[in-house]
Order: sequence, then C-alpha cells, then structure tokens
Amino acid sequence: MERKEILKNFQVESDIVSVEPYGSGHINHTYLVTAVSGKKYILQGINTSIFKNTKELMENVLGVTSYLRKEIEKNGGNPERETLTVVLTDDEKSYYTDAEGNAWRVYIFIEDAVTFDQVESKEDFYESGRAFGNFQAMLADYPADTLHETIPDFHNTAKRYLDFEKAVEKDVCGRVAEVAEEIAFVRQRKDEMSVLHELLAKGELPLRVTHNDTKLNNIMLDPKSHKAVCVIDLDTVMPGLSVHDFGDAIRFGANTAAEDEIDASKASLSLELFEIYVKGFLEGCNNRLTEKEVEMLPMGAKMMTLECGMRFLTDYLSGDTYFKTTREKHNLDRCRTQFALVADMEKKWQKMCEICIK
Ligand code: ADP
Ligand code: GN1
Ligand code: MG
Repeated sequence: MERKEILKNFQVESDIVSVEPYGSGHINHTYLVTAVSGKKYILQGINTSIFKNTKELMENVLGVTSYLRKEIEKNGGNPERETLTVVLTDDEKSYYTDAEGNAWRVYIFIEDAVTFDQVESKEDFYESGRAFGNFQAMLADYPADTLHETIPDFHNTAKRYLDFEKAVEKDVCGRVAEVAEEIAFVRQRKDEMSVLHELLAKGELPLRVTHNDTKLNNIMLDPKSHKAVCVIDLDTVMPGLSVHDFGDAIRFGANTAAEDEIDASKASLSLELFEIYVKGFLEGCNNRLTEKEVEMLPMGAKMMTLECGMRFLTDYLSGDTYFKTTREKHNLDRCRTQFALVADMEKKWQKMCEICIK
C-alpha cells in the first residue's frame, strides 16, 4: 500500500509532502515523513516476521513510554523530547494494519537530535552510557510482569547457540564449508554461554527491566550540547540483565571498526572507550548495580559480542533472512568483526576487569 495512503489512517497533519527511507536500523522499515508545515514524523513498518505479536509489542511501547513520560515530568524534563511519543490512528489505536497485513506505527520525530553509527567523540559515548544506565534506573520500579516477551529468549546465549547448531546442520545455502573457522570459534566458547543465565538462576544477578538493544544508533543526542536526548527503539524492552545492556553498547561503540567492516583485522576493543562507558553507565544507573553486576560487566560485553556474531553467522547460514543486508556476505563480514572483537577482549580481559572493579 502506498505510504501516503497509510498515513491517512493516523492523526497526523493532512498535507504530507514527503515520505523518505530513513536511518540505518537492521530490523524495521523506517521513513521520515514531512508535512507542508514542516512538522515531521517517523513512520515505521514493523517487522512482523521478527515481532510476531504487534498488539503485545505496542502495549509494551505504550506502557513504557507513558511511564517514562511521568518520570521525565517529575524530573522537570520535556517528555515530548526525552521519550518516544506514539501518534495514534484515527480510531485511537497504536498501530495500523494495511490490506496486505503489514503493521505500521507513527512516532513524533525528535527534532534537533541525531543518532551516530559510530563513536565520533568520547564525550558522546560517555553520554550514551549515562543515558542507557539512566533508562534502566528510571524503569527500576516498572511493573515488569506486565511486559510481554516480544522476542522470547532474546539474550539467552545458550539458546542462540542451539539455533546456530541447527543452522549448521541444515546448511540450507551450502555455506558451512566456507565458514569452518567461524564455526570452530563459536564451538570453542560454548561453555561460557550459560554463565550469566546460571548466575541469574542462582539469584546472584538480578532480573531488571532492560532495553536489550543498546547500540549507539538507538540513542538520540543533541549535536550542540552533546547531551543525550532520548533512548529509542523500545521494541525489545523486557526483563533482562543489566550487564547485557552494558555489553551490547560496548560491542558496537567500543569497537575500533564498524560493525560491518570488511577487513575484520581492524576490529579491536578500545580500552579508553570501554573505561569511559563504564563510568557513564554506572553513573546513569545511579550506582545501583550490585557488586556482582559490576564484576560481570566484562562478561556482559564478551557475551553480547559473541552472541551477536553468532546471530550474524546463523543468519548467513540460513540465507540472510533476519538482518537487513545490502551486499553479498554482509552478515559474514559482520560476524567476523564480532569474533575479532571477542578475541581481542580475551587478550585484554585482565584490564577490562580492573577497569570495572576499581
Ligand atoms: P530499527 O529497529 O530498525 O533499528 P529504530 O526504531 O532504531 O529501528 O529506527 C531506525 C532509525 O530511525 C534510528 O536509528 C533513528 O536514527 C531514527 N528514528 C527512529 N525513531 C525516531 C524518532 N522518534 N525521531 C527521530 N529519529 C528517529
Ligand atoms: C538489530 O534494530 P536494530 O538495528 O537496532 C537487532 C539487535 C542487534 C543489532 C546488530 C530486534 O538492532 O539485537 O544487536 O541489530 N535487533 C533485533 O546491529 O534483533
Ligand atoms: Mg534501532
């Protein structure tokens, strides 16, 4: 269905002049919408093959954003700018399903704020850490049992490993032979994959409301003040581990190479950025993390990097059906940068631990 037609079902201004593809997310189909008045919106086609239950997904988004709105007001902030605002449909629904069954939603566009696909300044990275930590702190008393699990076992690394082995076994594209080295890399680290969940099961790590997708381009920063404005991409807000939120941000932002760099030898952990992020994240969490959580931050970083690399590899083996790709072997390149980063973290392990517990 034509996108301007889709917008007619939402409470947006009627004179829309343009609808352009926007952003570099790997999952949803995002468009920047501009009205004659200059008012802007974000239109998103929700990826329903990944998020199977749109109603539950949007219940989470509305629940979390209305809670955050109150928290932000309490702190004297501007909720229209500091959290996402869902624009409802004409019949007051949070999303619209078109004739082909595609689900669409609209957010108010957050003005004078940008997202980065790589760290351009240390201060920005520190700010992003503070904001993701603060996001967790603000949701500390959110009724977690009302949240739907939008993607079950999202950061259950051991379960992700089983999915990976299934993809190896099926080898639907005949790509297994080409990635023998990467497969061996994963298998060598199999035993570590359950460590964090075991600590959770033993009650040594607490279950919190977490974001679960804390990469740098899921946070908007003010380009003038360099302050974080808004945490976005709330599709995976679910009960989870704080160390995973920390770790996913490190995986993306403290890597000296882009996630999809073709030359994986450029990937390494910047200990300087790691240290800055630790500081920002701990401050943002209001120093509420338990001693065990702080001790496990390096493990969170390593597991998120290994898990993500394994997910890219699984997708490559399965014919690139999950993550958006724009070139051949895109997922394989992504996998290789993640594994190179894991290997570098292993070399720098001692330093990473010292930084966290000092
Ligand atoms: P995906 O799940 O595909 O990553 P996101 O929700 O992260 O989708 O959106 C993709 C990109 O669109 C973001 O990285 C950001 O640049 C931009 N974006 C999303 N929501 C907004 C918004 N409300 N205001 C401004 N830009 C936004
Ligand atoms: C996806 O949606 P986006 O692009 O912010 C993915 C994350 C991965 C990331 C890798 C719902 O994030 O889990 O870490 O790509 N999101 C989902 O870049 O699978
Ligand atoms: Mg995103």
